This record gives sequence, C-alpha cells and structure tokens, in this order.
Amino acid sequence: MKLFCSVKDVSNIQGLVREALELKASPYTHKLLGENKTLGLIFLNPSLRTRLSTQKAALNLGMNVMVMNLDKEGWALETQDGVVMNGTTVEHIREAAAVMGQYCDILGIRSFPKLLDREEDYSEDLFNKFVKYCAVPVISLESATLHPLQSLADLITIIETKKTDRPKVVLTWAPHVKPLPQAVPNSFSEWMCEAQKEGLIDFVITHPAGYELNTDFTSGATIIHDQDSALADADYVYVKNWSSYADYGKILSDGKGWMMDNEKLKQTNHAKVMHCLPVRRDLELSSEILDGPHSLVIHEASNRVWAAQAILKTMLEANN
Ligand code: SN0
Repeated sequence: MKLFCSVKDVSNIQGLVREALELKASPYTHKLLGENKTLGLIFLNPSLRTRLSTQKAALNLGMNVMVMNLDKEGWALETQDGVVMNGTTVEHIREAAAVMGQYCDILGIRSFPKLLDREEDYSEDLFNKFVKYCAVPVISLESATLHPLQSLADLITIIETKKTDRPKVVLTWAPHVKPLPQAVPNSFSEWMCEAQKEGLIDFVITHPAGYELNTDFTSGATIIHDQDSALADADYVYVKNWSSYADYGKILSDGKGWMMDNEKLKQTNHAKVMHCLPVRRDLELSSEILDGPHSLVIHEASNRVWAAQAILKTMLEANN
C-alpha cells in the first residue's frame, strides 16, 4: 500500500478490521517493524484525534514521528504551476513536498476544502500534488473530500460492537452554524456502501432535501428524506453535519428538528450513536445522548489508534 485516501485503496476491508482488532488486543507486538522509520504528519487545519491517535499508532510500531503545522509554522505554500511567485506565497508545493519526502518514510497530510469552488475541491489538487511530489507513501489525514482513517475506525467500532448479523446503520444530517466539508459523510458512506456490499450491514442516509451527497460515494445506499422513517429500527445512528454539495458549500436551512435526541432514539432499535467529533453539543447532538449509555463517541475515537496502526503496519510491511 503506497496510498491511503479511500476505501478503494484497501483490497480487503474485513481483513483490515481484523488486523486492527488484533493490534488493539496486542498493541506492541510489532514494535520493531517501525524501528528507524520516520512518520511525518503535516497539518494545514486543526486536529485533535487524528494528530494524537496517528502519533500514538506510530509510536506503538516503534516509529519516530515529526509533526508540522504547515499552515501556521511553514512558509506560505503555492500550489499552482506557472505562477510568478511575486506575491504572498513563498514556497512551492513541488519543493516543500519533495523535501519532506526526503526526511520521512511515510507522510500524512490534512487539508480541508475551501468550500468555494466545487470542482477545485473535488479535484483534490493539493492532496494529489503532495502525493506526486513527496515520492513516499501517503496517508490522508482528511482531505478535501474524504476522511478514511475516521471511516475505518467507524467500521471497526461497528464490527466490534454489533449484536446482530447485519445491523442497520443510518447516517443522519445534523444542524450546524458553519458550512462544514462533506469529507466525513462522503467517506463514511463509501466505506458503509462497501460493508453493505459484503453483507456486513444495511446502510441508510437521511438528510433534508438539497443536502444530497456526491453520488460517487453513495452507490448502493438507501436515501430517505424523512428522518423518522429512516431511523426506524436503526442499530447505529451516525450523526454529522455537512454543507450542501448541490448548492456548493452553502447552509440551506436552519435545520430545525434534525438534532438527534433521546426522543428520536425511541424509534430505533436501542441504537448506538456515533459522531466523528468534534461535536457541537445541543446543536448537532443532545447532551443527554452524549452523556448517556447510547453514545459510542469516545469508544469510536479510541479506535482511531487501531485504524491508524493497521494502515501504518500495512504500509511499513509493503514498503520494507
Ligand atoms: C471537520 C469536518 O470535516 O466536519 C472535522 C471533522 C473530523 N469538523 C469541523 O470543522 C468542525 C468545526 C466546528 O466549528 O464545529
């Protein structure tokens, strides 16, 4: 594995989940695999879980880790070719990525979409250029359109906790005050569609009209606009806000009535509630759920370590 940005980069998702759960049971078994190898984590946007869990995963494998907050501590980055750099950008991604590739055996990069130009964001220009010029294996730490380490941790959490053979998983849109990326729901959806194809779950998406995701990521999902019907008999409810894809980057309504609370959970099959975090309490998801027995959010965040460790292990083994 030289690249991890999508479920498409994984040949066997069930094997990968098994690997992650084995690492969870025995985190230090492969302590020598990463000896004298360096992981570089590059952030152009904030991060709590991704940064710490990926760092911890690398340490568990015996790797060295370097973290760079490129947006704050690096030179202003130019990503376009053919520009005379006589303005505010100081360093071109061609050199910046190539240099970081000289120092690191594996690189991870986080870069959110600007949410201004759909074509630009969905071209994944920055991520792809980074991959091209750094010349070492790359892990997405959330790109403009996908967040694969989160989705792998989500799948691990569902497989680890499921009580029925084929649980019903519902992704439900939630209100927010800021326009957020579609990366988490796109990614969750592509992973759940694959899990559904393999008979592991049934997958439903619910959102108000106008919040349809890019169909590239939702093939096979059942999409229901009525939240109550979607939630009926759900075993897992995955709560997430995203801005509109059709009316790109826009908030279309105040989302009244879409916040997940205990009243809504009554329609489900005692569903467990998931969220990638950070979560805006009592806007996206009620405090009573977050502080109660239905919430899986901390468990889910703890599984980020095993998701990252499974990917790092696979990359180290493939590129040794
Ligand atoms: C990010 C997102 O893609 O939705 C990261 C999730 C892992 N979330 C936010 O940017 C939340 C920002 C906020 O103000 O609540």
